Amino acid sequence: MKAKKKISLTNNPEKFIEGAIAKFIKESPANRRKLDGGKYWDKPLVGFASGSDPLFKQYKKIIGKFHHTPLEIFGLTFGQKEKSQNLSVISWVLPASEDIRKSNRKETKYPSRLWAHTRDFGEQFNVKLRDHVVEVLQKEGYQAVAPMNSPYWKRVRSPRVGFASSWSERHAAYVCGLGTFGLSDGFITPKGKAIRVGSVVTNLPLKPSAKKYPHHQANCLYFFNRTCKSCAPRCPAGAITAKGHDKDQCSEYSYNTIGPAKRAEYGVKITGCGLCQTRVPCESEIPKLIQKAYKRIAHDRSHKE
Ligand code: B12
Repeated sequence: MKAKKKISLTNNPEKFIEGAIAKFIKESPANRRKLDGGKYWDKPLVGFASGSDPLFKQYKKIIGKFHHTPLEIFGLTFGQKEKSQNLSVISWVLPASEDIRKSNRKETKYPSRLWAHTRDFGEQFNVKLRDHVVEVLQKEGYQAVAPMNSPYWKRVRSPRVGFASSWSERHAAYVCGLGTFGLSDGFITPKGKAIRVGSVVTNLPLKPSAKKYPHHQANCLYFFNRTCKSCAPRCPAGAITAKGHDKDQCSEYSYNTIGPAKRAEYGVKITGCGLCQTRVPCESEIPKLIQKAYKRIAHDRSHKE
């Protein structure tokens, strides 16, 4: 029998990175819940993009001039000139465990205790994961920065797009082919929308992942055929309508209604909400009807070629 070749950064950098992320999720004690020892996050989705992908420059228009390109955040961090085509972006999606999602499905006004713990301690794990990926790359002799863990990352309140920041994890994930946006603004991936996202910019060359979706709202059933608006009645703040997501209403309710009511009781510094991310057809997958359409398109294409 042929011996299995060990995956290394040299022979398969994409698999190597994917493996390092999956291993950390599986083994890190920080992915264990303080409440009951369960895990915050299931197996991840991982994608890659070139630092020179034209979308990063388009984000200057779509989001605002304040949104960093990979080249800018790399330059700010390392003070050196690189070519954008020598940079790669690694993005991952952390799907919330089933019991966390289930607990939030039952809620109608406030997030469940488990959801709030996941928002607080699950994101603390995500912060560690970003640092871990940077360390793995540095050990192999590459430079890397996690934009969200960087002192250069800042929240921005833009007159045009409202709440935003200098690095949007979902927009990075979109370039890496991991999903698309929904009516609620939520990012919908093959593992659904009850997720958190992270990313790292590095000078390790990586093969960009395929961009599988036809446009930036393709995985949302509302934009697919207008048959779904399930996230709207889930929102206890009334922040989601056919016009989209009112970030001010969402933020006001999360921070000023849920926060004071639940932070102390749950023992967290931040609660999140996420009712719009659970008990909806995109909670843990791309809605089935859209999956079928993608299969049909792939089938038709393979018969034409
Ligand atoms: C500020 C912020 C908020 C604000 C504003 C959210 C927002 N829509 O931007 C408030 C306080 C309201 C908020 C709420 C929540 N948040 Co929040 N938040 C952030 C933060 C820190 C920055 C977001 C940012 O920079 N946005 C940039 C703006 C421009 O994004 P946008 O307005 O959504 O973008 C729209 C346009 O760009 C548009 N668009 C128009 N034309 C085009 C063309 C193209 C090609 C593309 C790609 C897009 C595009 O598409 C988007 C959707 O409409 C991120 C962490 C991070 N650094 O990314 C987390 C983040 C977005 N939040 C997250 C979560 C989980 C939540 C909550 C569910 C709370 C919770 N944890 O329980 C809620 C609800 C989220 C929702 N429905 O969007 C997750 C997202 C998970 C997901 N499935 O989408 C993130 C990514 C955190 C993380 N690390 O995972 N959040």
